[in-house]
Amino acid sequence: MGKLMRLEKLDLPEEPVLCSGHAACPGCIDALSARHVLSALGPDAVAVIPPSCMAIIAGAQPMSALRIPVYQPSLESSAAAASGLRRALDARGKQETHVVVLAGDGGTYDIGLQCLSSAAERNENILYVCFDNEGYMNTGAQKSSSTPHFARTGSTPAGKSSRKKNLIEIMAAHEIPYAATATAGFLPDLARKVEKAKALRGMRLLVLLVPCLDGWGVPEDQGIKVARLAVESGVFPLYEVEDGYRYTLNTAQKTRPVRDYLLAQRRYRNLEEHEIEALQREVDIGWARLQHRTQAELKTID
Ligand SMILES: Cc1ncc(C[n+]2csc(CCOP(=O)(O)OP(=O)(O)O)c2C)c(N)n1
Ligand code: SF4
Ligand SMILES: [Mg+2]
Repeated sequence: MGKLMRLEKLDLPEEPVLCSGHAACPGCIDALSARHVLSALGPDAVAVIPPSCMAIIAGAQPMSALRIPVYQPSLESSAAAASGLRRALDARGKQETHVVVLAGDGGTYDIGLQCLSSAAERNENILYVCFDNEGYMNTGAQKSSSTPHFARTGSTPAGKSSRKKNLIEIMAAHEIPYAATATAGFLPDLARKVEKAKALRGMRLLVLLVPCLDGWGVPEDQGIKVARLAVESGVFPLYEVEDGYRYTLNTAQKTRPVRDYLLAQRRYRNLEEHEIEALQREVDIGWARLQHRTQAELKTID
């Protein structure tokens, strides 16, 4: 099992790719995550940003908060737009320039999934980063297929009745070179995964858990704490899948009950005891499945 580092301050370049003065809510973890992803990726990159909080944060040209070129496609078409940009850059001899998609979960798990699947099937040479705040937050917090079971959103006021879609497993089934989860709650781990993805070619996917302060009902100084609770409780395991079958879990075990994570957010207010127990069971089953896949891989390569 890989080793997970604890929270540390990371030194960013003096001129970060995401500038200060952008349009995110104060304390937004989307912006913090983007800042670190883009710093690790470096200035030789072009970004594809569909409609989402990230599009607002980046802002419109010529006043963009990003120091790299940005293309804003429709919500459906990020992976197709990135594929086209990749080919255009290659044709101009710019094979070293990274093409990175910065998309939300609605634009990835739902509306852009067909394009993403097609790009994965073609093994396009792009880095696709999903800023997963578990809902359509830019438009006022409606549910997406990434919204978890029982979470309240504007369109699920009594709590969502179905479970969160597992995007990493969907993409692992496409046997892409690299798919991994990460979160700004564990920045060195996030930066390491960006570096790893950067060194690979072909389709690479990072799913970043991003607590949305407004949409989740989290105080503006608590976003990082909630991201860490998600990992520590096993709700959002940090793991990597290479070529669709080599699994690495980045934490040896979960160390908290799911209840600790739920109590920190208003979107889970007034959950009944049997619902908390159901969520704990879902997390336990998911964790056991991941451990099994990690060990199955160990058997395969021994
Ligand atoms: C096909 C289509 N449907 C709806 C919209 C309106 N819209 C713009 S942004 C957005 C929310 C996107 O949610 P997500 O991708 O999760 O990003 P977030 O705002 O949460 O960062 C929606 C529904 C659109 N632009 N295109
Ligand atoms: S709505 Fe949520 S994700 Fe969007 S900018 Fe505000 S805090 Fe960040
Ligand atoms: Mg979202």
